[in-house]
Amino acid sequence: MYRRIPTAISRRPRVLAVEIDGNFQSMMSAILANPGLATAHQQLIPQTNKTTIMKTPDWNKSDIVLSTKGHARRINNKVNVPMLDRLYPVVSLFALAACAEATQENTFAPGDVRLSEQGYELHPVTTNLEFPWQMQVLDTGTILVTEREGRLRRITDGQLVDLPLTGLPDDIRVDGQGGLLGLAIDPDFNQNRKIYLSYAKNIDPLSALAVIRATLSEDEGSISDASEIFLGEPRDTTHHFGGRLGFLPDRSLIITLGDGLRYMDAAQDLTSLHGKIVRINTDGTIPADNPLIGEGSRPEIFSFGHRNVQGLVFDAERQILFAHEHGPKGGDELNIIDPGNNYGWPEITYGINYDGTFISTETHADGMQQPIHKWVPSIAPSGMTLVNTAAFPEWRGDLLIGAMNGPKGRKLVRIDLNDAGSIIATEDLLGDLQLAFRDVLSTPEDIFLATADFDGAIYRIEHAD
Ligand SMILES: [Ca+2]
Repeated sequence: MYRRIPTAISRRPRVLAVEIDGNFQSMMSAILANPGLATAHQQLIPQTNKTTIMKTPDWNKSDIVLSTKGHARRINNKVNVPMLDRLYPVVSLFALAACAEATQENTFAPGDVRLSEQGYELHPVTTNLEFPWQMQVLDTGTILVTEREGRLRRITDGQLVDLPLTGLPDDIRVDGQGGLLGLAIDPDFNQNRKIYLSYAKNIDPLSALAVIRATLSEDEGSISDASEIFLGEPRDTTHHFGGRLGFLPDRSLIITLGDGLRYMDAAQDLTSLHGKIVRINTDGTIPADNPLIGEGSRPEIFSFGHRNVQGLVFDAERQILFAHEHGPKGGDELNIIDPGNNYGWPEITYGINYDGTFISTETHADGMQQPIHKWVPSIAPSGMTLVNTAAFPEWRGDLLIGAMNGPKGRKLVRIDLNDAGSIIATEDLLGDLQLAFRDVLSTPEDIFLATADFDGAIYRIEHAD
């Protein structure tokens, strides 16, 4: 019933990683039949001071992972105590049953194929990532993926390579929403082998979003010649880093920068980089035709009034830059980004503070752009791709957006666009699977989905037979 799987490489020590094949009811029955073991294990986790990972194919996986995160944060003294107290018995009971019956089988065992009631299958590519954040595919077929925990990993010939890529910066600050974040491949990669990474850089006691350019080795096992081409404004929060990267057709690089949660008013301040989308050249210089140069503003700024942009796509056919962003409670947005525009945060918003108070009572204002779509309540959008995948001709030219806000927001959202980029319809997909999707990637062959879990997976989506 229970199978031991190898622990992933991590700076964090662990007791055990366990895959549980039973459903919740059978798990609880087994646990209740062994009350003595339950008592013993209640003491085990605090004493070992390590992290235990659990996942259940049949039960609500995201809920269990949330429990795991609660426990991990306890070790780091960043715990929300009331939440942990509520979740801790669940963590302990699951870990108990797993430890009691874990075997010594050490082969990598990818999870089951998941079938959505809408007729789609999710085929696991890997289930051994820690907070995967952004995927990209090389022409060799290798998938590069950042882990927020500070590693760059690769999947080659369908297998996750054990060793992370070497050569990454040693000042990645893994804290809160910060860590290793965005990844982009140079448009001329086949000539220059350049890749780009964004991360929360430690500037003790502060941090800032940094972007480096580096050369990927021919064997895809390391990066070298890393040089910092952008550094955002230092901040003393671990929230809202932005961090998505994308290229415009002129090969300038777009970088999204969050408002740090604490600096929301700075999103309207053109002398600040908080809450902005910026545009730079890949050597770190600033394009002479950036829209706000010469007006006393930061010359990097491409657009402003953003909260936390977590999805970015340039649509080459329609010549549109799409970006979505997390709103406060309610009010996530999809926007068309044009140079110099003000997207309104926090002067106008469809959302409210999480404590129920108002940020602004205004949803419209002169000189501020309206989203082309908004989500109330919030779905916590993350990752976005434009579909151009042979196996999904019916989705060609549509946007797919990951969503992480459970329970109703754990899904994949399809934005059906017409040739002009206007929205025809939206469709919610995979909601019955209750997976929180951090990133989505369309390639000519496949569509990949990365989950937002401490025990994260990458899936390939297919039509069910
Ligand atoms: Ca807005």
